[in-house]
Amino acid sequence: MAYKKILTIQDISCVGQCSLTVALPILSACGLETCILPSAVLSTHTAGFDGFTFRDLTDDMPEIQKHWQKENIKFKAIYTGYLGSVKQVGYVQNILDTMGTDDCVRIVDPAMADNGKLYPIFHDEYVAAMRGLCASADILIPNITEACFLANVEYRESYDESYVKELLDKLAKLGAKTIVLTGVGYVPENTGVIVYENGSIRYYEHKKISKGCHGTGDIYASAFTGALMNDKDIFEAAKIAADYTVKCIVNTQGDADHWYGAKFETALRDLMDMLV
Ligand code: PXL
Repeated sequence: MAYKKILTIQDISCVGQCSLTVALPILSACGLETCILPSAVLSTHTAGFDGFTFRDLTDDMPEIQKHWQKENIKFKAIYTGYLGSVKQVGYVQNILDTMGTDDCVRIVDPAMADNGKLYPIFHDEYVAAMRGLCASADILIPNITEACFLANVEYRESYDESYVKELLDKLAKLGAKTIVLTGVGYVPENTGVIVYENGSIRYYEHKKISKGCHGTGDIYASAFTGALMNDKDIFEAAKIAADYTVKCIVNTQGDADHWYGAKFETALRDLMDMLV
């Protein structure tokens, strides 16, 4: 495989096993040179810790981008996650549009919501900004909640195939070429992932681990990007990422002290094996 330089843009949650502290090791384990652009620095993630600090790095972004342009730095893939502000979404869109190689793959994880609710610092204006970012994505990776916010569709705990098809059709109108929709389950004991392209749906269904973990969206999107950049096709990459994420959750079960994230490190070797 050619040596690939990619960029990921998301926050540093110093403690909590999400965003860059997950993406960087996973992408490195996948054999990719991983450059980072931190969107914000937080003491912990925002899902369950009280009193977290938040330093927004929006104003650093244009300067960093200018320096990279001066150095003629371009990326083979750009993968975005949790961002720090509405203004920043505009800067990130410009990076997506201008900092890739000719064959760059642009992957957007609109990390902003789960279980029917937006994450603490986000609001309607942020959702509207994220809709704009979707237009610059080759591949959009939302969970069901994020898809509902973006497509302006009512969130439901249970649904059927026609609800999901309508959700995807509406989401596709925002402009992403391909959608990888996670957390799609039609029966309580299973969940799965849909790959949607040009109106066609492929579904990979697998067992649902009853107790989910924080940060699994970031684990999923990072493993997906890693597999895709290892020349797996989109559906194969979606399956590999699902199998890896399930292993991470299984390896975390039964450890009540580890409520804040998934022990993704324990399954990195399995992920590497899946790529050969
Ligand atoms: O895993 C998504 C995520 C990323 N970054 C921060 C978060 C969350 C989810 O809550 O709070 C700061």
